[in-house]
Amino acid sequence: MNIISFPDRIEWPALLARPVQSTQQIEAAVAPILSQVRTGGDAALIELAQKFDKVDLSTSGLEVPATEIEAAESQLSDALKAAIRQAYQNIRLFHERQKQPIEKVETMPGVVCWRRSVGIEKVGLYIPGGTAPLFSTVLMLGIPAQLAGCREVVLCTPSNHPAIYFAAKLVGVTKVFRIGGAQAIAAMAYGTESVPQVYKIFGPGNQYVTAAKMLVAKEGVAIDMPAGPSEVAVYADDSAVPAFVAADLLSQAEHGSDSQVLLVSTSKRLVELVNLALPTQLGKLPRQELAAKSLENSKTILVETQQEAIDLLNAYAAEHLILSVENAEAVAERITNAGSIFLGNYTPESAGDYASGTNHTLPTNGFARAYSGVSLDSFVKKITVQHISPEGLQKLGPVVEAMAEAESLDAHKRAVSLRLASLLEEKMT
Ligand code: HSO
Ligand code: ZN
Repeated sequence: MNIISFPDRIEWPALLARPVQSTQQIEAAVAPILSQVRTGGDAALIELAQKFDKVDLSTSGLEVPATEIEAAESQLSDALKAAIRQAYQNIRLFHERQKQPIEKVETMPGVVCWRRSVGIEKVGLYIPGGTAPLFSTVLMLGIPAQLAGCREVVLCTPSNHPAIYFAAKLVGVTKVFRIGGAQAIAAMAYGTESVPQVYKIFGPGNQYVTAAKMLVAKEGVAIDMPAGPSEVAVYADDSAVPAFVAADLLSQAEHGSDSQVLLVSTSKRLVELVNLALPTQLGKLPRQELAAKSLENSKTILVETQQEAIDLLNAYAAEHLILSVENAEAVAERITNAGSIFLGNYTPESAGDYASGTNHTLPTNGFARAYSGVSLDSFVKKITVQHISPEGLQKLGPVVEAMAEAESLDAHKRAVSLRLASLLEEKMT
């Protein structure tokens, strides 16, 4: 990995910049696909699958029948099913605790306000095809959807991997469709004869899928977050095990050639040992070509002090941040920008990717400065409710009247004044 020693703070922005992706060309390719699905519905989906994926959905059907989803279970080993069930339990437990009891707040005597969480009625999940069947993502998105009480959960995926179907059944997905790419996003955004229209779309995907999500978002369909290539930053000192650090960097690098990997350290020794371990471990990986490519664009940055390391990490705002340093928990308290933080030598990112309980759908590309990862909150809306008693309005009314008058909004003032007058009249009679 490229080692940069003690860069000046002025150089940081350039060092930490993610590669810019020109979205214009991709959006131009995606826009006609969206409109084709919008006007053509199911027939357009069948045509596009034939054109891009060379599959004939007219015979297999767009929707995966329940019998096929049921049958997936028998195609998986008992060990894998047990692992998926354990992950399901952990993720469910962690997300379940995100539920908050309704708290009614009396802001003034007789003035009561509260918030209700209501599941988004219809949500769409996208799981890409490709070389890694991301059934873990089905859990990460499906479990909070299930807990939120979303009435309809639609899943689109071009993959027919049995673990994806098995996970879909576990989380209670309502319908699964064999649709991939930008056209899947279009189908869920607009609805077709078979695919229900949803209000929010979640899930990873390639640049076309991401562009499609961004385009439908402009038209009013909510999306989880703007997604970029996956990334990890590791901050390690001499207490870190170099082989573990190398393994963590590679676990991110194997996601794709555009994955971002960053190692930050105050220790030259550690950096050298990690760089020694990398080629050996890389050589053993089936996906070494992808990982090697992503390592080529990755950086090791040596800094003078812990404060500098923390400032640099906050400037980068990593999707995943591994703190393999002494007093990791105290260091984590000083991190203001990161999607998810992993503490100490025995907390690999992989644990969070699959099974510890936290969500793995996280903000990339510096979005961790302002966005959180997916959680139960992502699948609910909060509706505020209030009730004011006659006594409450007598207290609050004059406040509203004064403000409405100052904003020159007389009708607002009157809505209060009329009621106050009627209360006065009632009292007098
Ligand atoms: N690291 C990915 C999630 C994932 N890893 C799925 C393995 N499977 C993005 O957080
Ligand atoms: Zn991963």
